[in-house]
Amino acid sequence: MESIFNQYGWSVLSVQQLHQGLINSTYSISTSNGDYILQSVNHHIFKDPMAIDANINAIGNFLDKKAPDYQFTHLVPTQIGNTLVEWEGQYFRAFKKINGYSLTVLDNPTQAKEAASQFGKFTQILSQFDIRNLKITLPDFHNLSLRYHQFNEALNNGNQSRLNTSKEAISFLQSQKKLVNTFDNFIHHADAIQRVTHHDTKISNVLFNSENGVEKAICVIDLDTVMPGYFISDVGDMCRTYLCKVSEEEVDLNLIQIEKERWDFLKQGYLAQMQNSLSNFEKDHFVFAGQFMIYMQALRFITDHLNNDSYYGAKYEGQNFVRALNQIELLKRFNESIIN
Ligand code: GN1
Ligand code: MG
Repeated sequence: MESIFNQYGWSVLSVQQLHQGLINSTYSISTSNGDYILQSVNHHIFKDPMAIDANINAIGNFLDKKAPDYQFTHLVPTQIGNTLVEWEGQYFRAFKKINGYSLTVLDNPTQAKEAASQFGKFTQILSQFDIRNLKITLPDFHNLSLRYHQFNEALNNGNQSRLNTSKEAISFLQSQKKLVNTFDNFIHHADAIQRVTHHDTKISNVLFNSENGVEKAICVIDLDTVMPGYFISDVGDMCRTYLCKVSEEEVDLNLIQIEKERWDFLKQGYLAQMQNSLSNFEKDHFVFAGQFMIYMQALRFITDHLNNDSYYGAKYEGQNFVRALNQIELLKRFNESIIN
């Protein structure tokens, strides 16, 4: 990596790999001139790393003019001014390290409000940013119809022995297909508005800071999937990752429970920013947002399991099946506690 460090002009003191996120590789770099986060973009998934680079810079330039005090993860330029570095077929970019920490699960309901408010603020502060200036970094990323179609393809062409052992989960997911129709109706409605959308609002993508015993969410991170999109993507992934005490990796399904108080806080936090922007039609789909994203993630995990883990990879045999069962359980608990 020496060659990359040289391009940034860093005199590196230490390098530590951070094991966060399923897609990119991330390193914490300490230099004589400050601390940075260096990331290699997974270009097998993000086929156009330049598109991400352009989006982050376009948003950064907008915020510099319109909201200079907003805490934003600007890209760090190399000595010749590039914010994306190609090296041996890989793509790297760097951020200044922000003084904060991220969580894999929440410790308390206030964190749900704080995080939801930061993601709401991100969309809100960019409400005057023209979404046509954003490049599509992952086409159809949150298109539930397409995800269902990919699930069906895996049912037809997937790993036969995994198909045999996944029957119950598959038939539950098929029984929920009405969610795909609701999604289609939603996106085709005139009052469903496309805005600057983060598309990966899980709890580990917001940084927290504690001062005098008061914990605040200070900044959203991981802007790879910032694209035009619908609020259901962002609120949905919050529901998926803020309402339960355990993460998508949890094997013990008994631990998957919805904390109602967190739901109230999540809503309060998001609506504190977005109340006046959302249409009534959109507000009527607040609960659907959770169903949509939990369901889609269950479909994506089981599809990947049936496709021999070709997208997410697996650290142990059956990991994506465990994740799918976890999300199915979460969807059932969500329907039980939030809808009824
Ligand atoms: C992936 O790489 P990471 O952890 O930021 C995925 C998200 C999933 C998430 C599940 C580009 O995000 O959509 O919700 O895993 N990102 C992509 O943990 O597929
Ligand atoms: Mg991500």
